[in-house]
Formats: sequence, structure tokens, C-alpha cells
Amino acid sequence: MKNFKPFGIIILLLLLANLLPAQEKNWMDESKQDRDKRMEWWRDARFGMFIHWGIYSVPAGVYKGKEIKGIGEWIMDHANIPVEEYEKFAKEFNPVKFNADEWVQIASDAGMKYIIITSKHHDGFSMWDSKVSPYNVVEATPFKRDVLKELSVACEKKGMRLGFYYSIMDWHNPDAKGENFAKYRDNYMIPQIKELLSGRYGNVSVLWFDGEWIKEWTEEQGQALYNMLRDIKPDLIINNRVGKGRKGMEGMNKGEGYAGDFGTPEQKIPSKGLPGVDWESCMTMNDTWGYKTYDHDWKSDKVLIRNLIDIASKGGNFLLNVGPTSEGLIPAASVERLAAMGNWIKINGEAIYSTSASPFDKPDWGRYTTKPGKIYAHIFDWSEDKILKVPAKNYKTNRVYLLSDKNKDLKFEQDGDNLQITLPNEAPDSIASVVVIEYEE
Ligand code: FHN
Repeated sequence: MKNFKPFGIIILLLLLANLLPAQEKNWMDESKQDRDKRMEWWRDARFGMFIHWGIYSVPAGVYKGKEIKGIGEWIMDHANIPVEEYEKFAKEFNPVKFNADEWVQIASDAGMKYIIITSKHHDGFSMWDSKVSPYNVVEATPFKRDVLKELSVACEKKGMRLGFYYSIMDWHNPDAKGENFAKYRDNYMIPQIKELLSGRYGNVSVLWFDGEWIKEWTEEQGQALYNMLRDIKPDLIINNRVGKGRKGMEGMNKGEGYAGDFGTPEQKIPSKGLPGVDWESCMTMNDTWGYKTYDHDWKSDKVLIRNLIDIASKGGNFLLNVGPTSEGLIPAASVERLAAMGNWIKINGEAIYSTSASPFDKPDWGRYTTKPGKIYAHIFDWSEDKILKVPAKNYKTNRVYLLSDKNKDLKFEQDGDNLQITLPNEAPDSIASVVVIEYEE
């Protein structure tokens, strides 16, 4: 053993260790503390903008002169448009009025704290400069601009969080259906998602999957993808549609064995929220996600503002959709409504951001949200007797006031189990007026 070299043996062992399968980290086992830290900005944000934008904004709900029933971004399917025909919309996609700074400004003025945009919807068209496929906004359109890149730069400037929607289902790639699915997954979908997380698109905060219901996609694949993505970007937040988490339940993760960080009720607000899990209701402003020229069924300011309050009172986030036109504009009807929401939030945002679900049952006259030391009563219907009763039994109340008039105290007295607050004669806001009850913790 004259030539015994411990150094050589260590190298040999290291080489052997490399041949063994690496112990993969299961990010779903994360501690509550780590999870709370990662989810903090998202929970505080409460309000985000969903953007459905793609080449479906060119037909905008009309094909061969006929108005096609259903949501705009599904036109390829609903009108049975063959792939080669549908591809032609790319050649007509030239949204010269697109201005990422303007979009981010609209979201910011509305009080939204994050944006989720479709990077690739079910039609398979990529809205960024993807090297995986030429079927993308830079190579296949006269526009030739990287939409996601421009938006990421604009978001970074404004401190707006950005996330990408990605459809697992893909009507364009022939391998995405049937026995070649693994080829699509490994050589197309995953490389594309890696591009999105490469750093070129800034600090991507959320990946928002969809189209997971296809039979080729399983919960196991979803969990593997979830772990792979968190390996790449540990602070990433991923919705439950990365796996089969929305099937039969809106919750996921922790205990239930489903991948994903938050539930995604669509076009609805769960009547009691989803206690114990993070969740986000996504909703359209009219009846379509992708732009349709003839959909004028807009929700009113009142419905939208009250939806935001209702969701916050149940501990959820509101992801409100806009469907920009093929010129690159967010429809005026959406911009007006977002501005109205922003005006309400400018006064009452304190009762939305960083709040938790109501500590009390839902009252007839409105909703509650809460924060340490504060209860916010969002009054929809101003009572005729101008008395607000809050079941604040074991609270030591210090002060009560309206968010619209913070310096003026409102009278209150404890009456048995109820705190009775004397309201002014007129509601300061006909949609929702917020009364703050400050108490000693
Ligand atoms: O089919 C899609 C639809 O087009 C839209 O993108 C919504 C948004 O949540 N998700 C799907 C259906 O669940």
C-alpha cells in the first residue's frame, strides 16, 4: 500500500455518488414557516389582473362572417378551425398600439398588485420569443416584438409582480395528444417553461397552469413538474392546475396530496371561502376571457367592487380578467371599470390589502375583513336606523371611524353581545362604505 492515496479514493467515491440517482427534494413537504414566508406577498396583494391575449384576438369571436358562440380564446375549437387555417391569424396579428407601460399603469391605478398573462393558451401560440417553436409572436407575426419581455420590463419598473399562464393542453402541437405526449412534455412544454424562468423575463413570481384536465396529464406528472419548477426557482408560486388539484376540490397541497400552492375557483366565489388553503377566484368582466367584439355583457362597478370585498372577506384573492384587442388595447369598458375600482381602493384599500377572512358570520348588510387590532365593516346597505351592530363581544374597542373620514370618531357603545355604532345619515359610498373598529389586542 505504498502508493495509497486517500485523495484518490475520495475522488473515486465522489464519482460513484454521481452515478447514484440524486435524492430529489419534495417541495410539497415545506414547513409552514417557509410556506408562509413564500406566500406572504401574494396573500397581502389580494387583487391581480388576468390578461388573456393571443392571436384569437384577431377573429375576436367571428369566423367566416359568423359570430361563434362561447368564449373568444376557444374559437379554434368552437368553430372547428383546422390548424393551418388558424395559423393564418398569426400573420394578421400586429398590435401596434400595445404599450406595456400603459397596461401596467392601468393595473396599478386599479389597485392591482400582480399581473398574470397568457404565455401560451390552448391554441398553442407563444407570446414570447420562444426558441422551442417558431409558432410565436416574434417569428410568426408582422409585429415581431416579444410581448412578455416588454411586459416584464414594464412590471419591473413599476414594482408590479408578474406571472405567466401556461396551458398544458395544446391544440397546435400534434404530439400534445395521444401516445407521443411524453415527447411534447419533455421536448416542448418543459423547455418552454424553462425559457420563461430563465431570467430573461425578470423575476417571474407565479406560474399559472391550465388545460390540465386532458387524460394525458396526471397528478404524478404535476407533482414532478411542481418540484422541478421549485428546484429552479424556490420562491415561485404555482397554482393547483399544475396537477389534478381542482378535480373535485379547490384545495390542494398539505395533507390532500395535490400539488400547487393555491386553489383556483373559476367564475365563482366559494360561499364560505376555502378555509385552510390559499385561493384565488378568477373571473371575467364580461362573458369571455379572450376579446370578442360583440360581448357587451359587462359587470357593473358595483358588482366588481363588491366581489373584491366578498373575496377578501373569505380570505381569497381576486384575479380579474381583461381581454385586449388585436390592436393591443385593453377595451375601454374594462379600463373604465378598473378606474372605478381604483378610486374605491384609494380610499378603502387598507380594508383589502393584507387583511384576513372575516372573524364573524356574513352579515346581511355587507362583509367584514380584519387585521391585527382592526375590524373593517364594509357596508353595502346603509341601515335605515343608522345603527350598525357588530357581534364584537370580547373586544375592547378603542375607536370607530369611517375610512373616508378618518379623523372623525363615530359613537359606539357595547350593548350585550353587540357593539352598536351610530352611523352618519348618508352613506359616504353607495357601493361600499368602510367602518373601522380599532380594538386592543
Ligand atoms: O379553458 C380555459 C379558459 O379559456 C380560460 O383560460 C380559463 C381561465 O381560468 N381557464 C380555462 C378553463 O378552466
